[in-house]
Amino acid sequence: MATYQNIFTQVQLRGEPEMGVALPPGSEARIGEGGFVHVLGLIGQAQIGPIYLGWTGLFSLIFGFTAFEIIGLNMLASVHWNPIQFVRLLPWLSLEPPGPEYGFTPFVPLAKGGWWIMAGFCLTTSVLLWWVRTYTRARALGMGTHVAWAFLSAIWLFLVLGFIRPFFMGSWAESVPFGIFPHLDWTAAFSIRYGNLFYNPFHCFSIAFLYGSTLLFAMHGATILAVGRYGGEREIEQITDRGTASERAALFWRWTMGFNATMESIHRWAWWFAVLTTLTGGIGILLTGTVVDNWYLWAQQHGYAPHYPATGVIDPATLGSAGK
Ligand code: 07D
Ligand code: 07D
Repeated sequence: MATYQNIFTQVQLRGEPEMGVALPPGSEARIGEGGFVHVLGLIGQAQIGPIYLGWTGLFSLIFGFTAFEIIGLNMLASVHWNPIQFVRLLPWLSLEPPGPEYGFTPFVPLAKGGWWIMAGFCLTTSVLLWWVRTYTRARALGMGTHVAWAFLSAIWLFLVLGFIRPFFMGSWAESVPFGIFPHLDWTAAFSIRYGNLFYNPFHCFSIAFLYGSTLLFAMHGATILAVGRYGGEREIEQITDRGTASERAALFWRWTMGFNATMESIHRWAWWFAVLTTLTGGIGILLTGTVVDNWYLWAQQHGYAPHYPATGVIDPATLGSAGK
């Protein structure tokens, strides 16, 4: 009988599926009886289901599927309904938002961006309904709502990119196309159009939190795996005993860098870094084009970027029409 269970010595239990705590009356909406999949047990819990669907889950899936269909069918139409070309060209296919001539009006001919608005509406509804689900399910289990607020931070960036900023700019054309490479092209073009996003301090904050998230994730994951041999991921002794896995983990960091997070605070560090990535990012995008037109010029004006030294060469862009 194995004593310790970690990623290398896994014992997969089989019995009645675990149904968890009783749900509040009237909110029973679980689907399936639950079962076991060995392969899943190699990377996590072997039990799969029952899944809680409920109305928000059901409608979220319906709206999400509708958005997916609108995008997919438009892409298929763009290759004249040829399935082979569809598969071959999929990464480059796109459903584009309306052009600048339509401003921010919701009434746009379908083939001129109307489908983009409909897909965006369905996708947004789907994402928001899924958010409600993360909130209400956490409440039903008597949990905190930390997952929901973290998710909302990502939704904030998503809404800034596709709705809030285009609203303030008065143009759907500012928003992101649906498509794998097209959305990358948009990202690169956005940076160039607004004078190099590297000089947007909120892009810097977002990057620092993104990089910080990966660093914290690596440190935390590694620490817990490193004390797995003492049952680090499931110990209860730390409440009363000396020399526990957690105590060793804490001591390791105090030895190596003089400071250690606690078993609780490390999760706050992780939560805040992740949440601040998209929170600061959304602020940076919202300011772009609305408050600041050119981040490089802005940075020069604020001593954030150096002025180019005089070279004697005249920049034709400064000459206006006289230069023609
Ligand atoms: C690993 C969890 C799983 C999620 C996955 C994403 C779809 C889209 C739709 C074909 C970490 C599922 C993807 C359902 C399919 C169609 C129409 C999460 C994990 C696997 N991007 N982006 C990707 C989205 C933006 C940027 C990949 C979404 C901004 C860059 C994937 C959004 C900007 C790069 C993707 C969004 C931007 C990517 C991998 C929404 C600035 C890459 C994502 C809703 C932030 C990378 C080819 C991943 C890549 C990549 C999805 C928004 C920049 C297709 C859904 C507009 C520079 N993005 N992205 O693993 O390989 O996320 O692109 O806002 O290099 Mg993007
Ligand atoms: C997109 C949040 C929305 C997602 C949601 C998920 C579904 C799918 C699927 C069930 C990701 C919904 C999911 C619907 C369901 C299934 C399967 C989060 C999203 C709600 N940048 N850049 C960032 C770097 C440059 C640019 C952030 C690095 C260039 C633009 C991040 C570099 C140019 C934007 C970041 C670099 C440029 C960003 C994104 C280096 C291009 C943004 C954070 C080393 C030439 C976004 C303020 C994030 C932002 C953003 C990193 C370079 C453009 C920190 C490391 C200079 C336009 N960049 N970038 O978490 O917030 O995104 O900017 O060069 O909009 Mg950048």
